[in-house]
Amino acid sequence: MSGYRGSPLGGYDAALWQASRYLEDNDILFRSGLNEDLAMAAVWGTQQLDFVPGRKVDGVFAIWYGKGPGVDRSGDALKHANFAGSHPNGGVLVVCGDDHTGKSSSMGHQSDQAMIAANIPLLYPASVQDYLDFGLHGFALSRFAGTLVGFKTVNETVTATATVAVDPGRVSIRLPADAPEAPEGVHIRPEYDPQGQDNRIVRYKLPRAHAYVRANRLDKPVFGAERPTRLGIVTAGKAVLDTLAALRLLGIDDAAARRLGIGVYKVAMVWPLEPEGLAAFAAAGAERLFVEEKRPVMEDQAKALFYNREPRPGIIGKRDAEGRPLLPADEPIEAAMVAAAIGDRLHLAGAIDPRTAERLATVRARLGRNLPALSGGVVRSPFFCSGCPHNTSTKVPDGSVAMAGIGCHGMALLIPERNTLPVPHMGAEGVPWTGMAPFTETPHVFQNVGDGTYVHSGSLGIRAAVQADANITFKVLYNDAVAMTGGQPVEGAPSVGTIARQMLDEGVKK
Ligand SMILES: Cc1ncc(C[n+]2csc(CCOP(=O)(O)OP(=O)(O)O)c2C)c(N)n1
Ligand code: SF4
Repeated sequence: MSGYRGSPLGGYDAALWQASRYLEDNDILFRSGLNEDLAMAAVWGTQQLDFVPGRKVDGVFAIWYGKGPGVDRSGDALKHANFAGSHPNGGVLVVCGDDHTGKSSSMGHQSDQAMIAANIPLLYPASVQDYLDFGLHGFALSRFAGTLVGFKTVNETVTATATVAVDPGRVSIRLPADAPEAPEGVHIRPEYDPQGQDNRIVRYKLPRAHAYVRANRLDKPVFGAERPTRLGIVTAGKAVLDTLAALRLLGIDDAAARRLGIGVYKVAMVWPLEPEGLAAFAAAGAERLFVEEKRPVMEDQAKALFYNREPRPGIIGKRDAEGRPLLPADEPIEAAMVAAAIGDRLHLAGAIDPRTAERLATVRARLGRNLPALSGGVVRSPFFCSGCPHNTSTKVPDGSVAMAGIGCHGMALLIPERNTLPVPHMGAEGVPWTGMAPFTETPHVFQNVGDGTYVHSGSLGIRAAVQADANITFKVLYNDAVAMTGGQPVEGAPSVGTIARQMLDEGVKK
């Protein structure tokens, strides 16, 4: 297991260190990465076991983890590893930590598109139980399809607590007999063969992922009519919980849903969407409502899958059939929003009874009440802990400008007199200035960089500033911790002297 910390997976490494005795007892090696993409390269190495003689184990199955921006910075590594493929006795889960609203990140993020770009099948668990079940399926799927397997986690489910069944026999894995076989197999191979890799992904590996999902019934109806005649709701992950809560808000229980011709189809693998189960789910005339948080992933695929089918089903989600906005693509969704969308569809179809209509009116009045204050309202601004060294070290001389870096010290941004500009992505600290400096009369800036960030990737930014001959003063804010994510030790624990020597060797001047 390897990866790099960041919300909502900020505490994962600390939990693994705490459980180190169990990991050792079970032959699990956890090594925190220097950063996400290098951690991914190490995980890729676990699948290359047969490339050199003398392997000590049959195979290694591996977990990589990182928050969304870490997924993004690892794009090249993920693509290379995925196109190369998994080991026949291995398998890789790519655990993506998504903070859809950016409540604990420099920006909101969603990893689905990065997984699609890397052609990595993506599972999206909806509950703590799903984490265990989909986790086991994920390894088996990775081994069967020969790909890495993405595993999307979001704040609401990954930091949740639940009572779960842990019986290892709970998940029984069926390997499909109807999956296409590549003549040379689908697993990792040492030869350089970009065209062959591309062929294997498109012709064999992704169809094998579909076959696996079908054989194990990972996508399935979970509520109401199994074959809805009026409204087939398709959803995944956290949005499954929002949808079920929405139906409760409308007073529609399982029996009522069946009576009304409503059903909920829970998708496990959001990309590539398995078409046969989805086609069989709703009757030809039923409208399919896609409930997804943030940008549509399944809805767009369904439109492409069903466009040429006769009769073509109505597909709605981000917009209704008339093109009017229905569910937001840019804000978090909540149960009341979904309830309003479902209620409106029933109303339009003339299928709403007075009791449900009354509940719909109540729901409408509640819209937005549970969402965090996105704008306006009372805001409690965070501030440094008392005694925090960043509180003094982020001060700037009157009239000068500073640029923030990612980390606890980034709170300087929130203090107007620190005259501090917003953060770049982690590791680019100081580099935007090299692009700005030639075009401004401002002669100089200060740049804050945490010691954790310096080791993760920030030292390269300083090298770029030296190479650009930029007039910039870096403050490497040494607090001997990766504080913002929970106070983890900095990888390699470089001393102040080590960092100073490295910088002098890079050509930094005093
Ligand atoms: C690519 C990427 N990975 C992980 C994170 C999550 N993250 C935000 S702040 C931070 C820690 C920064 O630590 P450090 O630079 O030492 O600053 P400190 O919090 O100690 O002030 C991390 C890992 C991120 N924002 N981007
Ligand atoms: S957690 Fe540490 S680095 Fe962050 S504000 Fe508090 S003292 Fe400062």
